[in-house]
Amino acid sequence: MDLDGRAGWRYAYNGRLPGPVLEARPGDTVRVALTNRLAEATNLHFHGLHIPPTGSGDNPFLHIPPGESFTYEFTIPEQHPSGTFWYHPHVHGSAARQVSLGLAGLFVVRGEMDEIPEIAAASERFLVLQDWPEEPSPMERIRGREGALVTASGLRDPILPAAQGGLMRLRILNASSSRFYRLRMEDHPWYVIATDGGPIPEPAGYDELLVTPGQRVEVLVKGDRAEGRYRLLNLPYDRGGPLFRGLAGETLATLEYQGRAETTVGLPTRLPEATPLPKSDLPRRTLVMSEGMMGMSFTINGRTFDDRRVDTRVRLGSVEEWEIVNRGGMDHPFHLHTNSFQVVGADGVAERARRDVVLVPRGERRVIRAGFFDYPGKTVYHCHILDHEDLGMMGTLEVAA
Ligand SMILES: [Cu+2]
Repeated sequence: MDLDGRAGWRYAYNGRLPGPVLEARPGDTVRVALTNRLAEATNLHFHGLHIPPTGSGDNPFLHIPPGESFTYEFTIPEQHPSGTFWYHPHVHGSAARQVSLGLAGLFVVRGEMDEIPEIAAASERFLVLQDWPEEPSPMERIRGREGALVTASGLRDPILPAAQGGLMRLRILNASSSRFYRLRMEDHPWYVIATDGGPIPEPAGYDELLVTPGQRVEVLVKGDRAEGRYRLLNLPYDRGGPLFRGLAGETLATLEYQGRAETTVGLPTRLPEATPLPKSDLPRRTLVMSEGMMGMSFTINGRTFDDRRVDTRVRLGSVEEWEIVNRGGMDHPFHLHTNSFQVVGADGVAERARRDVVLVPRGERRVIRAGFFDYPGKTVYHCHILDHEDLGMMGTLEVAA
């Protein structure tokens, strides 16, 4: 690919950066044939989908060797929320490298959300945010590799055409291995309609959005400003650790008004919120994320990842609260496979949003409420700074009847 004027090689799905957008509806059976033409093992993780973590489903323990093929096959449950999910490799030890070389794509589940009249009338755009790191030094690996060049859906500063009086719907994915994005659109507030795990109860306005690796956010942008161009900026954010450069805001994309919408569209008032989780009566579990030995070991509850061990056992059908504690010097975005969760505030009230990645800033803690429904089997949770995951900040979870 052309890397800002320089030729460079990358990994790609079907020769495309990012990979093709896969779309399905609740009830659909999905088959994805993966042929590995790399010189190393790879696999697929269907990030955020509520599907079996075993067999040919979202199985992070499968390794597809070079030259071999494997067909992933699963059914999207009838009650699955509509939303923005994604796929990427999940081979322990190689995840950061493979993802940052370009292996990532959106997996969109269309459903109730897409039938809301205002949302159906909006113009839809995908923004897959990727950066392009060089081979990292040991220090860059500890911090989590970042590249200076950032692209939005494979393009440097693409135009987002907007209509006066219309609505734009952006599905934003942070597909970078480590880089955080703090997003602001000049003169245009964000109206969030969905987080990782699907719609929230009603649109919520923000000036800025912090999107960590692995997270998705769906927003509406109102086309109600003067004709012209407005920059989508990525503002500096210090996530801790060495090498913070405090770069000035960079432009990721540019909104440009082009014409007028046929009819003026306002914001929707109600959204098809994902079902809130009931309170848990089980004791709270604690997971401590830390960085030991000068940053050379990344642990959860003092242990680095071992796929032969079971770290956490939960009962199928149960709801649990987990306290995620960050004792490290860097921020860590915590990701749980298979089941989404709600973040519980200091007042004990759960946020009306479903997520599968929650940022736990350095020195802080977050409580999540997760339901372990439908699928027995073994899966994982980990830091979504993929270098940290590769360095061991991952644990195994077994769900059993
Ligand atoms: Cu981390």
